[in-house]
Amino acid sequence: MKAQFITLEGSEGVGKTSNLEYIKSLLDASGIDYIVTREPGGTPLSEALRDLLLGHDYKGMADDTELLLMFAARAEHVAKVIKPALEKGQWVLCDRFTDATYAYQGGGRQLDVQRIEGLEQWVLGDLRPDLTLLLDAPVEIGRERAGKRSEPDRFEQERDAFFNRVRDCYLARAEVEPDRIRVIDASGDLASVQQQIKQIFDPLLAS
Ligand code: Z5A
Repeated sequence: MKAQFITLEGSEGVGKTSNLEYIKSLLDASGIDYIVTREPGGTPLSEALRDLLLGHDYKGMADDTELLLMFAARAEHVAKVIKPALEKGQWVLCDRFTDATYAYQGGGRQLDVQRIEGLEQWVLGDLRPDLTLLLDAPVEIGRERAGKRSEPDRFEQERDAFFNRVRDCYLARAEVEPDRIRVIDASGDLASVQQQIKQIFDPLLAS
């Protein structure tokens, strides 16, 4: 099987980072060669852009600037990390990717989706994730989980209405692409979430 490009998505605090560890354990048990990376980030330049995007130095950043910086970080990440890994036959496990731009900048910030599509085509060409796990839970649950951590970043300061638009946009995308975007009910405990993830990975790892 060709190296798989797998992304994890969901609104804040749904458990992407926690479940990445579980997915790594499944890939390890199957002897798969893979890398783990994240967006925005994944290269020194993209991580520097992440700091600008998530930090509080530029609180009044224009929405278009935010969108363009997300894609600038992605262009570097795709060219330097994602494409080289896939070409070498390594699977890529990425915490967030372009679906997050549709959800946050398209849904949350309500930017024109056609602009996002244009940037996606320019920066990615034909590259798309093979599989996307969408961890879904009501916004209040994610916020409560995330709230137990340190100071909120620039996105985490947004109101519930913003995160409800983000969630709705993710779910709408999953309805359009049900084969690629697999929705996981992330509102239950970790064991129940991991059981659903295993059901998706078992056939993939057996093929
Ligand atoms: N962003 C964007 O706007 N546009 C883009 O194109 C991209 C990103 C790529 C950074 O993302 C921000 O960038 C993000 C969107 C924006 N902002 N927001 N919001 P990030 O992925 O780095 O940050 P995040 O979404 O805030 O992720 P997170 O807060 O780290 O959440 P998580 O990884 O999904 O959750 P977690 O850390 O695994 O879990 C949170 C806590 O809940 C933790 O204490 C866990 O132990 C606990 N947990 C997890 N699962 C469970 C279950 N099932 N039960 C009970 N407790 C649980």
